[in-house]
Amino acid sequence: MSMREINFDGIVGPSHNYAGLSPGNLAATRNAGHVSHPRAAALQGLEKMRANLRLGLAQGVFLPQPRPDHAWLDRLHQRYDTASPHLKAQALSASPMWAANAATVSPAADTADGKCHLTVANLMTMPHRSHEWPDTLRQLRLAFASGAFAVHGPVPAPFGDEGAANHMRFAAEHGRAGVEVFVYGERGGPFPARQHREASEAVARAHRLDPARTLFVQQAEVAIAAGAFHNDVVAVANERVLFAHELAFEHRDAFYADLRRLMPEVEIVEVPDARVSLADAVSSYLFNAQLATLPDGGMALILPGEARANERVWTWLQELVAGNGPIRRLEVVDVRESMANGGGPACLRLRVVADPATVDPRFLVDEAKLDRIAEIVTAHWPEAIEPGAIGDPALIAQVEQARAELLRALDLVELLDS
Ligand code: SUG
Repeated sequence: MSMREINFDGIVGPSHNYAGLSPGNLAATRNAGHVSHPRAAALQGLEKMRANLRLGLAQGVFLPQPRPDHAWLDRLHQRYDTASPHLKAQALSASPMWAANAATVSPAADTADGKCHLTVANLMTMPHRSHEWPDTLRQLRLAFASGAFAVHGPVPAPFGDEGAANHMRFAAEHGRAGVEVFVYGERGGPFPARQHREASEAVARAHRLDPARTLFVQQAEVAIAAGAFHNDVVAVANERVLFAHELAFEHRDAFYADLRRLMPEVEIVEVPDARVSLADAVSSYLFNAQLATLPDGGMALILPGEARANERVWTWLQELVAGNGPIRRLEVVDVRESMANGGGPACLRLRVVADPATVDPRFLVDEAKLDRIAEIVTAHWPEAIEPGAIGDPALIAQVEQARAELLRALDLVELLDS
């Protein structure tokens, strides 16, 4: 068994658009009604994956879901063509691209039965995301069909679960037993707290985690109120490192003390509010970086271009890598189409520690496969979507056709009828 961290990125779907569907997600709200560029968005995502491959990281993908989601509309006794514009947008959203919200993952080293456990997220707080899980579950059951994995259905309503975006894992190395931290919200000022503690606890039980090595930590109300609708907007962990904003956690000192008790070698890299405010953290997405261990053992932060564009953030990061800490390298990627909907590099990927040989190879990519996907995206993804166009039958036909072309090219036709 050669355990590695594999990042599964959601391929940006052909219906990517800006409908302002997520209150509390400031970028999405600000960009509501803007013209989107699905082709450019998907190509940006593919370039990010290519950059990760070139860093020596293992890369996988999840596929766009059927949009509009007619199965969901059927359950609402509604047809797409006669739905209200708001319901149309909710049925058409390409939100499954943010794979950090697909599931919560506990690697085999942490679980009582030695399997890697995945629980699909119910995403029930936002209507446009609440219908992602059935197709996500189908993909998880295909990709992780081998006996090395246990894939679970969603936590039931009313307990909101948003998956890995509110989960962090610490371990000396990816393949060794770790400490899992579930971050939930109770209050978010004017905004919803999307992750409920009851859901996190249910996931931890399903995954057969050791209660003595599992923490439940409350996200700071001020962070949610400032636009950190998921914990991964203000914190990221990798192996023995926590990189977090000073105001990320409601009871920060108690959390840090628990973490140090369970993992004395933990390195906490905290960004003081006086240097980078929560507002700067949210607009630059500096914490929504992929913090990754490179093959030489050093760590890199894979950041969105918006982090470099913010002078206070970039100055702080320059000082960070010039120092003697564990984070040695900054890589900047352009994912601005996703960013405009509040999704940075970390939102776009689900981390799974596993032996790649146990994963269905159709979900793993190399440069040649990325070339192939890029050709299909270039040929079939709409170049732009104007807000009013979501009622246009020609656009809907193009969106449906584009996905079908990709599934056929990747030999995943069994997902077609979902
Ligand atoms: O759930 N945006 C997503 C962004 C998810 C980011 N993921 C993580 N932080 N891990 C959300 O708010 C906007 C769609 C729209 O408004 O059209 C949206 O769903």
